[in-house]
Amino acid sequence: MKRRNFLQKAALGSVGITTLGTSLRATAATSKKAKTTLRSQTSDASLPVVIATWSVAQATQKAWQSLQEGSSALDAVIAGCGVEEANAKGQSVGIGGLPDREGRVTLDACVMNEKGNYGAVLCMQNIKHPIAVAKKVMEDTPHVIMAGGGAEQFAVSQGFERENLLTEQSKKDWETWRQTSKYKPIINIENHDTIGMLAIDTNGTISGGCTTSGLAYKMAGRVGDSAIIGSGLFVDNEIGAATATGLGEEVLKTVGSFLIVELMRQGKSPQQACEQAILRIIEKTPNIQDFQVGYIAVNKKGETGAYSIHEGFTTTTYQHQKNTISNSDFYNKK
Ligand code: SD4
Repeated sequence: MKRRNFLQKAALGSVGITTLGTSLRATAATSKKAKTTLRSQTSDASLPVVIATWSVAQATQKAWQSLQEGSSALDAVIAGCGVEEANAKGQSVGIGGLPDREGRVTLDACVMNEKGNYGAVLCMQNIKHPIAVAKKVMEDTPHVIMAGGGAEQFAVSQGFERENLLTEQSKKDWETWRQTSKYKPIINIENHDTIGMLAIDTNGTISGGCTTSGLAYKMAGRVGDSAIIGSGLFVDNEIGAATATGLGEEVLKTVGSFLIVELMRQGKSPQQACEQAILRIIEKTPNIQDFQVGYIAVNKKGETGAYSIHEGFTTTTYQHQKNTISNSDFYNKK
């Protein structure tokens, strides 16, 4: 997955995407088509379905294959997200993630299953698959969240290997950033791309996961929305699920994923619910030009939705036996 700068949204009018050997050039002209693609999915839903934030064709394909092989929706999501966590070239999740201001790669991840169970790790170092550790927290501890050194220690006790997650490239980028950026404790607005993934198996069982290295060059100890229930992810097996990417501080303040699921409970489509959750942020925040937030959602029928504050948000959906990346035209244009 290529890291994308949310803030340089103006530069994102044209984004090249390659998926499964197909190259899509999403320009202003084709973005209308992307819109049609996504909208038609909503009226022509089917199960199973996998939807993820960003252009992660390999990850969604992996999740889809896992479902075909009989994995639960939860294990499919963990397998899918694991593809990007293991990709050292991706600088937003797992190994290769951009570090905090001190040069430490700290990861946040969570999972939620159809029973409403949840597990998360926050600010964990040295373990490249935090989403798998989050599942262990959910299933093998009496807790739902573990953080920092305790989370790492728990992971090791469960057989996860400790390794250095700071790649040469990410170290170089951090060193460059240190030379050019002022070191002060403001909310970081550098590049960031998180994977939130939702899956429904053929029986209609819904699960989701979210994994991230958080904001690049964040303050040490900072945790965003991605691993926090209701903000970065929420699943209700009777209704649907939602997950988020973008500036976690804003998602947290509006408990975005929970809000979307509750709006679907009230009868909104996934698309309408994502739009309303984005509008909630816009209403409450004066400086939306300084950050991006994007949501995706799915309902029990397999209908999907996506919406973001600014242009440049992409989603990947595996449904109807095919992997579709949409350079979403779904953003607030007011
Ligand atoms: C965070 N929401 O830590 C994450 C960052 C992100 O795409 O989504 N990046 O705030």
